[in-house]
Amino acid sequence: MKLFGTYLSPFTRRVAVALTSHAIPYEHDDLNGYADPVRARTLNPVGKVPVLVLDDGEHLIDSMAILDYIDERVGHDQPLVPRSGPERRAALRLAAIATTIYEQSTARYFEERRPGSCVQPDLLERYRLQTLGGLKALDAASGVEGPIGGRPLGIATISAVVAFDYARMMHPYLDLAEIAPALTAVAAALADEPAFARTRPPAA
Ligand SMILES: N[C@@H](CCC(=O)N[C@@H](CS)C(=O)NCC(=O)O)C(=O)O
Repeated sequence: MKLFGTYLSPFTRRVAVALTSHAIPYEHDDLNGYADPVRARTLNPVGKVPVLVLDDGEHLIDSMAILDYIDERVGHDQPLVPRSGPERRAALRLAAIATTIYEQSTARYFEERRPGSCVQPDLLERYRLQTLGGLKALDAASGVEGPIGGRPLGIATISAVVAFDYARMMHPYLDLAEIAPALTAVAAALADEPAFARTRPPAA
């Protein structure tokens, strides 16, 4: 199978971390949906990465749907998402918070780069506060007993650590050790794990 998407994309990276941590082999194409929208639309009608192309040619789009495929494939031994109950709801809630950090950090990045006087400071502040709120919520769920930081690596830990690295790259002015000390410790403990180390984009 082949994963299309630059690891600068946190959505792509969380898929890559899930594949690598479950020892599922894949080829990788570093497609950037923003830089090469025409090619992105040939793979995905809405022109976004990640796209996972299976060996039979089926195209899977959207990181959550791709993670669902991986979860089905790895079976019950090491599920990415707990099967039911409060643990499942907590994991999905934390993963949703993490992906909102991806979205609002990206939105802030583009808003900051609008030409001159078109930048809307109230939007910048709203995105910053949404990111901060998300990081604090992930922090409150972080620790060795997890949901974020426990073993085996599940959707909450994978999505949260990718959110942490993305926030560090996109908001260099934030003191993450101060804002989210427990999440910082989880990210540091996992930094050298092959699934995270091999998928870390150069700037993160
Ligand atoms: N909901 C999608 C979001 C994917 C997404 O936003 N990808 C961005 C990169 S981080 C992209 O390819 N954007 C290109 C564009 O919007 O033109 C997912 O979970 O996969």
